[in-house]
Amino acid sequence: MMKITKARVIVCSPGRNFVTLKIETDQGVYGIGDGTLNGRELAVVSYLEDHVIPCLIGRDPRRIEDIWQYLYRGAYWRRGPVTMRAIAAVDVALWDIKAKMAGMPLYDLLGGRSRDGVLVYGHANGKDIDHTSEQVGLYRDMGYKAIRAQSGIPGVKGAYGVGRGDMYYEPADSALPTETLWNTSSYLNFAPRLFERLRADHGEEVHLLHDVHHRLTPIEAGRLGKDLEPYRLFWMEDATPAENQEAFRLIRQHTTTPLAVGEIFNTLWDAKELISEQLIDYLRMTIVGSGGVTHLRRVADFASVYQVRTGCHGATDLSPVTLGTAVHFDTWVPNFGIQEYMRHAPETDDVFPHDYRFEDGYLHAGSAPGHGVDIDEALAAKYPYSPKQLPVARLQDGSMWNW
Ligand code: KDG
Ligand code: MG
Repeated sequence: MMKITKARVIVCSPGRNFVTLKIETDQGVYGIGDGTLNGRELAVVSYLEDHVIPCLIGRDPRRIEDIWQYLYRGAYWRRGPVTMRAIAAVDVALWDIKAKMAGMPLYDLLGGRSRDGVLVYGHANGKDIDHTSEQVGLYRDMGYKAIRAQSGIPGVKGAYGVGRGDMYYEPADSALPTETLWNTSSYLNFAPRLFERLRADHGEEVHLLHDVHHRLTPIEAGRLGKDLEPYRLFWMEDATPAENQEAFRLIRQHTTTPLAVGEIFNTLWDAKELISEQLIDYLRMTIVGSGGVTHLRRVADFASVYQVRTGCHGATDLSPVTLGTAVHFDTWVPNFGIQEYMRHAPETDDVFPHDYRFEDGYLHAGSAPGHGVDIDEALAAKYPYSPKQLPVARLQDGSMWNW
């Protein structure tokens, strides 16, 4: 018998807020998990501290599946971003412990390498078309083979994805949500012009991606997908909100632009029809948002039957613990598509020592046992929690819209 002796939540803000779980055992081995929920961090902290940790003490950390089922079925109130992040934090810490005990990098424990490196996409964000094209050039110079392009739109204040620094983009910027403006017709006219220019400047080789960030109706999304077809996007992401999975049938009828969705999904049930009806090409669910490795690998296996590939969310609000775990997962998962890689701030990287590395457009998992990411608690203590929320969006007449 092996036992969990202690579990602690560490909240810190090295560049942005992170919620980290450390699980300790009677054998001296510990594991680290991420439970960060952007703008709602303390809800996960309470879920973990008040409801989950007391149930973990004394359990055998090797029984990952049983603990997952206990936390999912046993909660009665299933699913949702808070619950599934708390479960993910535990699950990832337990996989970390198991892989360390086995003396294997996590990808080996999962079934071994399926590929040499993990194709990633970076973020080129510009204030206008010229600037965005320049940013795409910068990413190409760094070796990226796939680049997401977002641009400011004339007349639209705070269009989604326009960064404040060159290397990373952090939308959670204020204790109370910043109000941004949205204008669908300006965007629908603008977006094809952006990609026409990017293809003209950068040629056909580089993979270009774009995030609509839930702003369109299904028929508008169908039209945008069609207008973007000449520019051969790798994907068009989150074209319309996906609470109603059927909405994607309409988009699919109108365009061959590949579709990606799912960074806000929590379980397979959020994507079941999207996958089984082959309404999407890439699934954006990731480790922290979807109950950890245990659930995500089940989802990936289901998706593989329908030729849907993974495209894990990897924005800066997913801590290095999630990114590191994702790189191991991506190294193994047979139906891998691409991994998002929005670089973290240097302070974040310092607080979370890790052994994954970027080279020539790919991320490479390290070979240390476990998922390869730790937390420097003394350094973390120097960056106290600082409340920040994501923005909201309104239309020109003042109506609330989807941010
Ligand atoms: O916390 C919200 C961000 O993770 C999200 O806005 C980033 O859409 C995003 C993406 O594709 O990275
Ligand atoms: Mg997105």
